[in-house]
Amino acid sequence: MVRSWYMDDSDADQRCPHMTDPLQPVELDQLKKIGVLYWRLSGNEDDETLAGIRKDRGYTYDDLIEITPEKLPNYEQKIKSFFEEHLHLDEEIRYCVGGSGYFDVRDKDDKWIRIELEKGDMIVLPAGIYHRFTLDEKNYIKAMRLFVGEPVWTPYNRPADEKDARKEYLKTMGLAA
Ligand code: KMT
Ligand code: NI
Repeated sequence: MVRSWYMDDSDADQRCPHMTDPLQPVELDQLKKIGVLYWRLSGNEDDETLAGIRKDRGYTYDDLIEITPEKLPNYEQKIKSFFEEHLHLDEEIRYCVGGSGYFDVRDKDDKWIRIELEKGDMIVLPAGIYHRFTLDEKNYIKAMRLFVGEPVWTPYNRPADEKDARKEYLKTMGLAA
């Protein structure tokens, strides 16, 4: 099952788990309420359930991203920008096929929830949700990126409240001001 928890506010390394003591776990239905979808798959690139999800949700594009200094051009800069709080105008869809990492998302009260992604975990972050990504202490992830049509990876760093995707997101989640 996906492991997800509220983050502590220590300024230790972003790659540390940042769990509180006692732990405040976050369940799948809490993630669903903020529009985050999750599946537990095999971790194989040709997973059968994945094929079904792709068909249902219209994910026509895929590629693989491997986050290592050798394989990711501009590694340091990318790592930094992944961890800047941002949103996208489209879903962010990631399927972990190796290694691990953390996606952090804001809950309805603007608190950080950390979601662990390990081999076999697939996650969809809705358009307009504020989030960020970091490697964990093992420093390696390989993930499939999916998209509907031609991919656009542009991040809009917070504040990006004027974006339609943000307004739509708040409205859909029943959070509109
Ligand atoms: C992103 O856009 O934040 C990423 O692609 C992060 C790495 S994919 C696990
Ligand atoms: Ni993103």
